[in-house]
Amino acid sequence: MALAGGIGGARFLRGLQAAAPEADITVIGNTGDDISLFGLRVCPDLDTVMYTLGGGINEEQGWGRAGESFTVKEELLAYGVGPSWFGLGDRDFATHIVRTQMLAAGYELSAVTEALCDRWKPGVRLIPMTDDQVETHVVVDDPEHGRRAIHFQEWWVRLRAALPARSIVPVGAEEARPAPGVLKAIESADFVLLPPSNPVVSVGTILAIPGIRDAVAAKTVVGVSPIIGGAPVRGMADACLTAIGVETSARAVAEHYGPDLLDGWLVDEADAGVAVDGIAVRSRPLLMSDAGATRAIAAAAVGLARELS
Ligand code: GDP
Ligand code: FO1
Ligand code: CA
Repeated sequence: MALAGGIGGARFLRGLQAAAPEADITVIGNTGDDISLFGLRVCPDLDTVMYTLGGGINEEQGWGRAGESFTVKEELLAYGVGPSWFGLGDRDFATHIVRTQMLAAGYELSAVTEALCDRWKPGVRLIPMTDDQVETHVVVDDPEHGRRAIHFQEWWVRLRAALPARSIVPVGAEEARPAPGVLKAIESADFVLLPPSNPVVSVGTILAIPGIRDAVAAKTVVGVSPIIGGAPVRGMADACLTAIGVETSARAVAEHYGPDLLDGWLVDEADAGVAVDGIAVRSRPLLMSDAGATRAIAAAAVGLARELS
């Protein structure tokens, strides 16, 4: 079982499938990045996992569909209807239309996700962390509008996290309940893996749903550091860590998760020598540079989890 955000999580999961082809893998997906645009519900992290494992992802970009076109977006903009800063492609639009139609018909997000996965056959059981609406908002000091909270996607995609985040809040998380099957899947798992996903807005958001953190902590948990040599490999995870007062280092992220949650922690060779009280730390190459390297990282995570179980 694994908790996953988007790109980093999805790539790791592909390595995990290669490393453990016989395993039944359940993935709890982050929905804090979800946003409603043009009246459609968009779930970037669930879709990134579904498309990546189902063979539909734009590999270079890491999100969105391969062979994508943007006619609908251009036509919307011709009507003056934005936002222009979020790249929804024509193929991807179909996913959001199906999802929104099913939600309007009364299906829960977990059932909708299952239906979408019937097409993509990702080879894992993908469950959203919750069926309730949780949206990550970011408080920034806007030079024009003063201090205000904006949607995570506006901060991440439109502003490229360039405005410092004063705080990052998973709105609705406290009242949300884990989606059906989430707690049972965690309880029955052999171990829980934390891929190199964003520790704040991906893994942190999943763990913020009441009941999930305690259920996960009761298992053997092994994480893969998303920070190598004091920097995020890609993306702007450092801006999220700074917002919650955590240093951008493999050690600080492990301490932030804490020994109550983490049993094992994989760090890159660049961070060899990192030690964290109460957590078994191992170093090895952690760059998911190609399929072989990613598979080896996943195999190491599984190996450490088995050793610590
Ligand atoms: P998400 O959190 O899973 O939605 O995915 P992102 O793609 O936003 O990235 C998650 C984190 O993974 C980022 O903070 C990166 O620092 C980290 N990351 C990306 N690629 C790699 C990699 O090849 N190896 C490791 N160890 N971390 C990575
Ligand atoms: N990321 C971008 O940087 N720019 C985009 O225009 C963009 C569009 C987009 C559309 C659908 C989707 O599923 C994901 C999309 N992403 C885009 C990625 C995504 O919003 C973020 O990288 C994640 O939410 C952070 O994990
Ligand atoms: Ca534990």
